[in-house]
Amino acid sequence: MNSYNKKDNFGLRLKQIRKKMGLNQKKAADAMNIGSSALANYENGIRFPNEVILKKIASFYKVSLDYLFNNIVAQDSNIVTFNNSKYLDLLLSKEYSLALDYILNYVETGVTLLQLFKNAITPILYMVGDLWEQNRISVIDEHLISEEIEKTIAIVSLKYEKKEFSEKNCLCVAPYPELHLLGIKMLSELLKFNGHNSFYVGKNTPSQDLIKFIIDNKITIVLISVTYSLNFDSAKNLINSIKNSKNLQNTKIIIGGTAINKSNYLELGADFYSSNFEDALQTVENILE
Ligand code: B12
Repeated sequence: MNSYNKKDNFGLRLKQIRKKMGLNQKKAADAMNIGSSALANYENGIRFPNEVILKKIASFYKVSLDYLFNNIVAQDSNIVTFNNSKYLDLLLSKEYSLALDYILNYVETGVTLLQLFKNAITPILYMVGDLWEQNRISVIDEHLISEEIEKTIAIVSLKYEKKEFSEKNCLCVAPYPELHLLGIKMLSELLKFNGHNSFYVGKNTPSQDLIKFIIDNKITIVLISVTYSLNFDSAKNLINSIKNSKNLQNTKIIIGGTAINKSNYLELGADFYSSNFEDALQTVENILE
């Protein structure tokens, strides 16, 4: 427990790149001609590869050694540096005001809100999840970081000028008792940044209150996030209640979150599924066209 150290970032980064390419450990190891247990050890920070293997890894994943070591995040079109490992270290060492300053300095470089959420905040949360899963940080550390990031999302969002609101309204929500709210909260901020009137209602809102809110505020699109697989049925019930309410048949429902995929979203009764922020934003634009 709590055995995290800075070198672990190398392993976390390796794992992240592999997952991004949609490969399991065996497939990636086979393709690089190294043992899958060796790759597992590198990813878990148990062993460190020698120079020859390092070059093999960099060449297979098509990244520089610099990228593997320094966690320099390549942005969409322009290269802006954000050092994930530095930010994670600040959070894990409970240097919260330095961590916030670090993010705010990154904002000053002209990065967009989408880039900030996609390339800085989201990967850090996944890294924290991996460390927790591997029992290398405590539940308390995970909770403290989640709280800190929630606060940071609210603070940085205020730094970005919102466009004029369009008349269409979006509601961002998670089904009871889902506690994973950071993704949907960021999505709501991104919608506001794109000129939509988006409401984020947080956790544990009873369905009946949501229905009344949707009617009273003429909500056209409801965005629902499901992370914990056990909340699947609750999402289904919420969608049913919306679709079966008088006058809400035309309300469009977009669903996402890690419990949802292309194959199961229709079973929930949702109209659309998106797997990431950009796609979700595009889906909203398509609906409103
Ligand atoms: C932070 C966190 C928490 C925090 C949440 C704090 C908060 N305010 O949100 C707290 C501490 C509360 C928490 C609690 C729990 N957690 Co937790 N948590 C995480 C962690 C580390 C990060 C989640 C996160 O915010 N990710 C970042 C966001 C941006 O990513 P995202 O949600 O996937 O969003 C992206 C897409 O999915 C999409 N998207 C998301 N929502 C939507 C919505 C729409 C409409 C669209 C279109 C797209 C979309 O866009 C985003 C950008 O790409 C993950 C680790 C991980 N790998 O995800 C575990 C994780 C999700 N947690 C997990 C678990 C098990 C739990 C608990 C059950 C633990 C426990 N035993 O109590 C509880 C859940 C209780 C509950 N009822 O929900 C598991 C889930 C496993 C599973 N198969 O379901 C994970 C994966 C950890 C793990 N490795 O096992 N957790």
